[in-house]
Amino acid sequence: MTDGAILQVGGLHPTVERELATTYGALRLPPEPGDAAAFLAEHGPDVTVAVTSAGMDAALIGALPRLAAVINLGVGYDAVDVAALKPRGIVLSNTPDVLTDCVADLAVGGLIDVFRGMSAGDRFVRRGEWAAGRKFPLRRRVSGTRVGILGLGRIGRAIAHRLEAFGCTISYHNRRRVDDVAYAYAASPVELARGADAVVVVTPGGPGTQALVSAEVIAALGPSGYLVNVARGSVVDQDALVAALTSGALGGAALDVFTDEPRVPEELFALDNVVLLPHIGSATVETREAMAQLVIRNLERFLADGTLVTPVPL
Ligand code: 8YV
Repeated sequence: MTDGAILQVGGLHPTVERELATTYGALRLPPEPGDAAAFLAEHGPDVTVAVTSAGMDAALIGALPRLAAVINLGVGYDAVDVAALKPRGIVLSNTPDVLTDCVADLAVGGLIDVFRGMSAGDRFVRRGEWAAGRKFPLRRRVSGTRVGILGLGRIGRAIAHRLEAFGCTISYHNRRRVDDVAYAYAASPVELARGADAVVVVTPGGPGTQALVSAEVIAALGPSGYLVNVARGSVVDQDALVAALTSGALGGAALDVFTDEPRVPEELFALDNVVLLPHIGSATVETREAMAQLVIRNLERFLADGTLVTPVPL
């Protein structure tokens, strides 16, 4: 299919890096911008396929005139400038399905943690406060609560399914109503937040969902409401979230994603009603290996016949 070169953009799972280097003799984009410019001037015209997890901006895509496919490690592809791919007919694949369970597990785990104070309780024990005779404050019950899912896609459904086993009442908001579920549909994120004890954010990132969880949505959740975000930091107005958490206007949050990772607002470090995680939704040995294998299968398929196993509709 291609007589061109394969380019690795950013760090990847070791299985993918090994395969790219040994089977395909892939080129690797230098991390330093100055080195990258010289590299692209020399090798850019040869590259037909890029493999990435870090993403690709319009300038990088523009520096690869023969680029025909971008193979993304990750289900979310908001770091790839899709608008720059489309007019050139460049195809894109991602890694759906294989990570659904792990991301759903982490979302439910984060929700339980922030409601019950598991991480906070662990710190309490380690600080010796229990041994010193202090009482850990009572926290909130998970079973039977009302949970709003913002984005009822594959992962949103898996989260809802798990929470049904906890007797939770599930509602959701999507751009479009989903036909085959019995969950209540909320017409807007604000309406979703008004009718829920917790909102779990699991939409795609990108321009279409930028700050969808606005100050108004956070206010609608209120002092006894909780926010769980396993999607992208960009989906939440992070300044409004930090303000609400520090003032007590929001009950708590479990956050796996942030707007400027790996930077996390330091104001949150002292808050025991906030669970902070280092973007680990899919980060298990099993799931990352499955994602790596899916990347390799997409690459093989594209090189064999120009199609993809898991194409993103552009
Ligand atoms: C990681 C994720 O960001 O799949 C996604 O969209 O958020 C995560 O799995 C990553 O892409 C893996 O390196």
